[in-house]
Amino acid sequence: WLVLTALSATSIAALAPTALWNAPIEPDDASALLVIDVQNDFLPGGSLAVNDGDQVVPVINRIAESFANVVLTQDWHTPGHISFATSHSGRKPFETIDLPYGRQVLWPEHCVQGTESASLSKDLSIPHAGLVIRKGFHKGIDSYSAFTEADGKTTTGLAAYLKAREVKRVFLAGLATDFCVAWSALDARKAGFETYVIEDACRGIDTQGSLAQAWADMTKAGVKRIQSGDIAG
Ligand code: VGL
Ligand code: ZN
Repeated sequence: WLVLTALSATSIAALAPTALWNAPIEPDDASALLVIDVQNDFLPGGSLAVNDGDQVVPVINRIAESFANVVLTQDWHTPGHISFATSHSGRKPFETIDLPYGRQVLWPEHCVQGTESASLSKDLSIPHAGLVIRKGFHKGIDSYSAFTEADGKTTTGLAAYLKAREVKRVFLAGLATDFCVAWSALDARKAGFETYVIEDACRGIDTQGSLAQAWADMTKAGVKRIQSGDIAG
């Protein structure tokens, strides 16, 4: 065991190329952390509270210190937004309807522009974040994705912003894994970014099998599933 203890983690990895140990990921200037929708309505006590949603906050605060580029997103709906069940007579939250742009899950009213419920968590501590991008602000179009609205064509400008800043790799954290995180990750791939979802820095809603479906879709699209511990501190 003396010999074994003398071996560094690096040399053990060299002896075992089948990955007993992966080198930590070092975020560089071409890397950006996208912190998705860490807003009061998605946290305990909010109208669309994600189970254990608050547990992502300390994890995100810690990993954000490793990133020079951080973008925060905010779900930002009009009153009477098309994604609200209350905007469709006889409909209840978590039912789905078909809209001109595709299938839409109906939600409790949430993240209405300018309300305290739409504010970012006061416990989020990322003073160096360079951009807060709002989405879902057109009354008749939802936008889970931070890149492209649900009509599949209206851009938020985020891809152009990241490309202008020479970002090549995006890392996603936040809420909810199976909606805004997953749709943003899939669009990040479509826009040509190397894409990582930090699983333990996210929590899901999981309605009608949505969480398993989201991971299947992300894996198929080449999104890498990692843990916060995989990122160098
Ligand atoms: C979200 C449902 C409705 C999200 C936003 O942030 O994942 N989910 N609006
Ligand atoms: Zn929303």
